[in-house]
Amino acid sequence: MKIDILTLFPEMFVSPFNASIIKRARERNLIEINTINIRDYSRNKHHTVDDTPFGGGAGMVMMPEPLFECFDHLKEMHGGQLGRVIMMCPQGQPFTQEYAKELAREEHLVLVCGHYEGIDERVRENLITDEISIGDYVLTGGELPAMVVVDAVSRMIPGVLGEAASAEEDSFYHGLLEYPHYTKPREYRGLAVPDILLSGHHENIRRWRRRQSLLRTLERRPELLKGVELSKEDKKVLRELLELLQGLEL
Ligand code: 4FV
Repeated sequence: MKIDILTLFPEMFVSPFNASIIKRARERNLIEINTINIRDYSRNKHHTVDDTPFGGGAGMVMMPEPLFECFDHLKEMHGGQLGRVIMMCPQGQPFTQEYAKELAREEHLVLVCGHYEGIDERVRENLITDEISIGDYVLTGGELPAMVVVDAVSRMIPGVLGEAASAEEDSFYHGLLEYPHYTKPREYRGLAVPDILLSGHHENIRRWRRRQSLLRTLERRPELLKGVELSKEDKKVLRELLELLQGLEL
């Protein structure tokens, strides 16, 4: 996958993409990430990329020209056609694992990072295919959200996670929260690992882990259960858990 990131601060992406899994995926050409400085496409003598909002109001707005010029160049480099063009903004679609899986099927992504109060609306109307929000809070820029999207999408690309780790068991991959994990030592400061995990009985371990995922999801994010394909076994477990919870003097 090829990812072009349009930003006023390309330096922000250096270290996050030069470590661990993303670095290895780039070295293995599973993903190619380019940062493009929007300011390089500003045609005015001071290379400004923002200006005061028409209609007044505080703050500055990113101008359409540098972005349209940048897109013209990108289109030239991509045979005139661009794939998904994603603008990071608080007004966007909430970013989810499903969205990450969907984007991971694309050959080419363009991510646009806003700053200041935002970007001139003509950019959104004419150049953007997707608007994504990573959460209901306001950041100083779209760079951190772009890094979040690149990280989550990259994990969904076959081969990026390598054999050891599988995305299949992730939280949200099947819609449930992940079960608890334990590793050595068996006992630490008197804190023991659940015996079932030391039993070597894979079927019992699988059932215990599913039950833990159902319990955690019921406790912390019950709304997620609506989107999960529940087996007969799951429904039996949830009924038991609900009876347990109902029995409690809450
Ligand atoms: C944001 C978010 C976000 C808003 C104004 C950048 C900032 C500035 N992006 N999810 N939350 N963006 O706060 O994606 O342009």
